[in-house]
Amino acid sequence: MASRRDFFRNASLAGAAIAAGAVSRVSLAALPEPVIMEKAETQPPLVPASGRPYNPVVTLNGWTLPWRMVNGVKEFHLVAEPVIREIAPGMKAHLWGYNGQSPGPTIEVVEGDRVRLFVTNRLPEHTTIHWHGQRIPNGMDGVGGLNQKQIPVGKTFVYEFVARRPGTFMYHPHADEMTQMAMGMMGFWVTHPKGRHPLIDPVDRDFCFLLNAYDIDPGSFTPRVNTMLDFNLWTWNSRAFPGIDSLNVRLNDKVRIRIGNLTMTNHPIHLHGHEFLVTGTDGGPTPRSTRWHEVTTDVAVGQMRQVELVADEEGDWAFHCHKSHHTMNAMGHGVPTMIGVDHREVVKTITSLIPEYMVMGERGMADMGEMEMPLPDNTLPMMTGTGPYGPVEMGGMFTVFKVRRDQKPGDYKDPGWYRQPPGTQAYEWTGPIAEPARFKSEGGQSMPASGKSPATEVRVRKPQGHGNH
Ligand SMILES: [Cu+2]
Repeated sequence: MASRRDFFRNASLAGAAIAAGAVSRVSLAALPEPVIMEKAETQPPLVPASGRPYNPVVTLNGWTLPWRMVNGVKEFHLVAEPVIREIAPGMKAHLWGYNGQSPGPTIEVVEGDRVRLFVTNRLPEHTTIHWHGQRIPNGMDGVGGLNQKQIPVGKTFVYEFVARRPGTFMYHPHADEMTQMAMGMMGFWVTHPKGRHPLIDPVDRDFCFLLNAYDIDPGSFTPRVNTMLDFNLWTWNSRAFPGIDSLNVRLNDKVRIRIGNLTMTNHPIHLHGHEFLVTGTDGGPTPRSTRWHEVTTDVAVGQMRQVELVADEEGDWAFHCHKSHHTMNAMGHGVPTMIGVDHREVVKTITSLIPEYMVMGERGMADMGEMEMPLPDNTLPMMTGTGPYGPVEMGGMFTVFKVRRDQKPGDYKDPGWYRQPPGTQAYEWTGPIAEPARFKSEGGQSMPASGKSPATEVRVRKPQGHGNH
């Protein structure tokens, strides 16, 4: 029988900074101990200590959930609960998530693994989990009312199936979805191939993250859950730049990046300085004949994409959503910025009105104490992101792909800013400026300019009687 000791050994071998939660150990004695994450920093890959071997992923500003093996079954324990997520230094959000964070931990398994997932509901309403994209028995698909009864508050349900096909997947509730996903309930799932796969190449680094979005009024903490399109925080794994960690790789590493979209709109994800191949979609690895090089790939709502490249250009390369409103934080959305807003009084008010926030203290988060701390004076530069040459003027879905010659294999530490070799950086022209020359035949060779244009009179009439319908 697998013991708690095995479980913690797995966890500690991985070197992940994890702590056991304060959920009652008596009532859950037969379940795997739920592992709770308290940090929003990218955790090192969880090298599998049991089960079939695989090359683990690194979740951007996230982590992989440890498991225990019970008679050949991989057992995981997800706890749906209110969490406090730091969106970026200087801003925290009151979200719902799993095991201490939003998104929840990444689940990593191997093709053919039998998986048992215990899901405990510590939310104020019922929930379920849908295993987005997987081949599973119908009764495990997690659509509340259709495939199963909702998981009532305080109850634990068990999902069990075989991870049949390798690929990139997601999980999220299929119960009061609008609310629960707007509150941050989602997670990533990777099924690694069993042995060599003809369409899945081994890589040196394998990153993953979810695209998500929130509508949180400046000065408040809880997302508006009925927003359909006008979100003001565009995030990767519930982090906004400069809170999103950089992707740090070694020169000439083969790199895979897996992206899942659980927002309400599409995101053209763009990488500078390299071309990549889309090697996987919702349905798994793509046939090689269908792959072509791109620098931007659109990830539509509910989709997963995995891209691969050889990182053969040294430098700090921007990596971002190409919708310019999505690389802006709240200040870019017609609302007052939250920068410099003193949250302390707000927290006092919220906790006096909603005493459930005290529950989070029981989970070992020093949340309330932290909230009482004064905000750092340099909140503004943090929210715009400062690079080696000044403000990056980005927020939201933006980070940096850092390629370094001296990055050690398997080392994911941030190497700092790139120093361009002399003579390889744009510079200011200080010589004389020539008068602009104009083409003689403006309008093109086939349509020479007529030399005169008729005067046009435009009369603007104001619409009348148009109120707000
Ligand atoms: Cu976008």
